[in-house]
Amino acid sequence: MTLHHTAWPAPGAPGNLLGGVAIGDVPSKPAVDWPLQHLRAPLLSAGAASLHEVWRTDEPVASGHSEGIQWRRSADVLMGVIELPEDAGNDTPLQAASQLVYERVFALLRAQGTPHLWRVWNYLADINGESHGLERYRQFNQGRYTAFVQAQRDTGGQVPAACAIGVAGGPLSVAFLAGTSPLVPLENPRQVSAWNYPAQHGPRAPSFSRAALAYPRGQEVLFVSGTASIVGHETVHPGDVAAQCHETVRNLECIVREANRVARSAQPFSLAGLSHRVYVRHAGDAGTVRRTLQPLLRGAPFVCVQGDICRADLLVEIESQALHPLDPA
Ligand code: 3EB
Repeated sequence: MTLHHTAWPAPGAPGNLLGGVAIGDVPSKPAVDWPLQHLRAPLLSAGAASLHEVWRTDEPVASGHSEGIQWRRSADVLMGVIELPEDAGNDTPLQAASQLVYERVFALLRAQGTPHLWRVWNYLADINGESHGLERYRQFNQGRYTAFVQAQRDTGGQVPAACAIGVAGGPLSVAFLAGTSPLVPLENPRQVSAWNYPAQHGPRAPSFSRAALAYPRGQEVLFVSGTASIVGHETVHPGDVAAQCHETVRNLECIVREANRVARSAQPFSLAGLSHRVYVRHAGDAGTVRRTLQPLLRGAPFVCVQGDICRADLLVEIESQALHPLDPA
């Protein structure tokens, strides 16, 4: 099994699609029978107004749709996408939607025999807005946490890599990759583990690891979670987007070092060998962010997208991934 992370459309590309994401100004969401997340956020890179990224496998795939989740799987990897509107009839619409989404994901993973959640992409409207006496990101964290507990899953330690980003509107949108094999969670020694954040960041801590190594057949995949200008558990350099870029890259370097302490593949991970997605809160900062990151990321490809970061004082966030072959045992 191999996973590819490629541009799309890629006619004649080898293998079968597992799923992907359409970023930016996508005229109308094509009806496909595979999981395609629509990231409703402007692309800030020069050129095209939209971009597709897809995951492929050399193995046969099966697709399905259950409880709002479009999914596709190979023998050992499953990708899914679910979108759920916030039901205004509920007391806490976003919290309830978040809990329901994760309950459905966990039920599907159990039924499909791919229990290990590796990587989750969460997008929600107005992430820093406040309602029901709580910031919406914190409502999301409560719903997610409750679903983890109810599914008797670990809420600290063995948690997936993730990102949670604010978009202008639309439903709660969650895409995920899961597998038959457990992930190896990684933490960043410069940062308090997110699942251990003190209550000042919300009543329930966010359920994600700083990064994860995952093992689709024959490969080692490094998923680096959304990474921002946080040291310990506090935001540093509020108001200074260039300094936040530097601090974020310091965090990425630290995570890559952690990954290399436990990685099994012969080739070490490096910043230059990762592909990155950069979320920029203010579109007007895109030039500064690009100029600042270009040398810091050492020639690695990165895509800039306008997105709201989950703390109001964070201006930029970077997530990254790389796939390495594993030598046959
Ligand atoms: C942080 O370090 C920034 O809630 O799933 C990054 C990655 C962040 C994932 C999540 C949140 C999440 O706390 C925010």
